[in-house]
Amino acid sequence: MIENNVEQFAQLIPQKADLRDFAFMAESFQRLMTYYRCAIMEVETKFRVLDVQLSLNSENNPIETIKTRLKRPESIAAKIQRRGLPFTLESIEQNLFDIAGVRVICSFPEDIYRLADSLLRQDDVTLIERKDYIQNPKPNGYRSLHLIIEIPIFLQNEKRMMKVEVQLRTIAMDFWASLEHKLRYKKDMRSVEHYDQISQKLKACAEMSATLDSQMEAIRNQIEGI
Ligand code: 0O2
Repeated sequence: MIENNVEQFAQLIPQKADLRDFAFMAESFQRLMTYYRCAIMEVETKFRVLDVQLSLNSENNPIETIKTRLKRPESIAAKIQRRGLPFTLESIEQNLFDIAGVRVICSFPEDIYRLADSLLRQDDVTLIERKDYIQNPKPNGYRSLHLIIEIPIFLQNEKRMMKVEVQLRTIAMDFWASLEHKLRYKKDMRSVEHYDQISQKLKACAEMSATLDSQMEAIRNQIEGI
């Protein structure tokens, strides 16, 4: 995994860099990625604690699954290039907010907001940006609550502030996004005659799954009210 990262990191190094520059930059990059990994662990633990605590008040755990991912070096390089930003570690840290990603999957939409509010009330969590694609779905039908947060990680001799992208969605929203992701990342799909037709079908599915989410939530609340 680490070797693979170093290989991919080579793409970030300017041609004229000598071997010592390369070794230094590769090591610094690895260190930065390790800090992001620590930040992911911190945020995942925060959600696991909330899940246990919120399940004490009701019979259900609000969280179904937590998925985490560290952006791959080649994706980092591609995004830096796309935005015309300098290829430096400082630039990566200051401009890319989705290197560390935590995706929290819940059964019901209400749980998403309950978890997000509880997380943001914690005094070591700073909200940098919030995008509510549940209240305001994307034109293609994409729904999720996105938060960019900043949290501290505590290292041997220092405290470091790290940014993490949190995506909260229901099982139905996640199911939809996984299928839509396949369409988006099929590179030659745009030229395929069925692209528009598939996009329309996906949009209709997004509406249906939003209706399903709210009806299931209403039934859950009715059951809990009994
Ligand atoms: P991956 O592989 O999941 O990381 P930005 O990320 O800032 O350049 P933007 O659009 O401002 O771009 O960010 P936004 O809207 O917060 O979305 C970022 C991430 O949300 C995406 O990351 C996806 O994970 C998810 N996402 C956003 N829109 C869609 C969508 O229409 N369909 C699906 N399936 N996922 C979406 P990446 O980097 O694209 O991919």
